[in-house]
Amino acid sequence: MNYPDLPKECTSLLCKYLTPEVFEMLKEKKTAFGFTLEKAINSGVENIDSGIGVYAGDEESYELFSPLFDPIIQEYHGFSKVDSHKSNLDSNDLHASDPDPEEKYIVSTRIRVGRNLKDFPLGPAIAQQSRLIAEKMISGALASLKGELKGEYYPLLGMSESVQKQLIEDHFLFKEGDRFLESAGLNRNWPEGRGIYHNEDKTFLVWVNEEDQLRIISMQPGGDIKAVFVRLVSAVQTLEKALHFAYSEHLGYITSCPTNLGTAMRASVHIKVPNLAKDMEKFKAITDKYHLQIRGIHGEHSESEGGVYDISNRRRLGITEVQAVQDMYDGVVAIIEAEKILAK
Ligand code: ADP
Ligand code: CIR
Repeated sequence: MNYPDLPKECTSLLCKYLTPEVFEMLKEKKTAFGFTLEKAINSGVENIDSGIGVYAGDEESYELFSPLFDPIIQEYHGFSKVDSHKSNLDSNDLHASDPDPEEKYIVSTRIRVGRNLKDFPLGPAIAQQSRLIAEKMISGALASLKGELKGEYYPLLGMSESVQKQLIEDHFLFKEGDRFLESAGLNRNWPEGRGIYHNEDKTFLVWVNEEDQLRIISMQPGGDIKAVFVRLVSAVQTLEKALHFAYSEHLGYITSCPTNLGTAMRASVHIKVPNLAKDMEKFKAITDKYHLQIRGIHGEHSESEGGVYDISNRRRLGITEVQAVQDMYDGVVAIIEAEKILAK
């Protein structure tokens, strides 16, 4: 493989950190699961508009290709290679009373974590047979959930197109054919082995074998962030008894995208701020101050509709789960304050 053709206008972290020297150092390396530099960078090479542009095929990728991954992790999370990760899922430490009890601004709240099975390759490197085994293990563990978390597993294979479309539109299911995931090898053998589990109210959901083997999700209408967190923690702690998740002392939970390492947590609200939306500079200044990311209404790489944005924590590694949610909460309080002033 030759040094890829990366245009000057490319602003991804891949384009920033894949120097010819780093490329030469890593181009012949291969992990025990057979993952290579060429595979790790393919998404960012094929999608020049990527923000990041790299994926890991397994836990070893983060070590073997560290001259590329380390500076990307440092820039995204502000986390260096001598730092270590810490977890805190104690909801008593979270100060997040509903910032919008009249539901004027916050449409809905969602918190998800990514998880992958220990000793399995990650999605970009997994073989079809192993993916199917992972699906069986995960759906088996989900079948034992009780009470509010009790639900059913719906494989994507055999799901009618109209049901799938409605689940995506209602923000419950991952979309199909994402080009960033496609070039990362994450859509191989689609839709086999993929599926969604949810309880009757769709307040607790699990995506199986999309970007990560599990995306564990708690969500509900309105802004009761603490209730959403409490439900998520209860689910994660129960599932942890049935499944072994890939975890490293240094990087926390191991995920296929380096932006998700650590807590693997994205806590978000859909928030209606039509006035702030007219002053994106001000909006961005608030989200930067609180380490938040602005996404569109249908998730990453989508647009806003009707002044509604998806606001979530940007950092996930080197901070605890409580801190990740607190980042989002504190920022949302500031966003609502700014929107109120502008509306006057
Ligand atoms: P991820 O959350 O895994 O990073 P996406 O950004 O693609 O992935 O979002 C997945 C889905 O979750 C999308 O349909 C998105 O609109 C939906 N979503 C995210 N946050 C919220 C929220 N607070 N309320 C309702 N739906 C949400
Ligand atoms: C990009 O580089 O823009 C995509 N590969 C997405 C990166 C971050 N998103 C994510 O973790 N889901």
